[in-house]
Amino acid sequence: MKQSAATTGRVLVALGGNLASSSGEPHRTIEAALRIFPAFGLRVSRRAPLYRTPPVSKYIQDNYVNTVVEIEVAVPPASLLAVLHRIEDLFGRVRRDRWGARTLDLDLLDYRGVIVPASGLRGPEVGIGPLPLALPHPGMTERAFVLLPLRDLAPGWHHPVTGEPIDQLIRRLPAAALGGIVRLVD
Ligand code: PH2
Ligand code: MG
Ligand code: MG
Repeated sequence: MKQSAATTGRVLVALGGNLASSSGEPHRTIEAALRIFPAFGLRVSRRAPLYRTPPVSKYIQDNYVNTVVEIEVAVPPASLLAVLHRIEDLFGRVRRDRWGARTLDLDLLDYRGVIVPASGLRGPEVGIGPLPLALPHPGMTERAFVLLPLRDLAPGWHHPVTGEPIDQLIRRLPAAALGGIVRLVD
């Protein structure tokens, strides 16, 4: 595991969902999930506003609610990822399709700048199960639904591998990627 010089020391988790869970509509699921974080040793220190975002997927599905939080945690990244998957399961996450609709998705974006290259096991080999740990989150730089709340939370954040500032990553998104995204007042 390498530690990037650009690290800010933050642990950042993206939350999203677009199907109702036993807690209710997606924004309620996200609030309920954040309330149980401490029971799993995750202390939420800061959070971004909620966003309503059009689905990025080859499947037709409802809009998502997305946000990003900063947490304080004592366990190493692989253990944290396992905890996040357990919390997804608690909220009724069912894995039918990669990028299919879901009640709750918890993605580890950045763990104190630690770099863990994607293993290459991201295709049919892993099926639709949880992907192995990769840091920073490999898809995050293309996803407006991650970058916009991340900028609210951490305007000084830099990508641990490329050093690119968050503002630049957002400017580089194709205009279409920003369409239809609404920040919800909290
Ligand atoms: N998550 C996905 C696929 N597509 N689209 C939006 N708007 N928000 C998401 O969180 C999202 C998505 C896979 O994790
Ligand atoms: Mg995701
Ligand atoms: Mg995920």
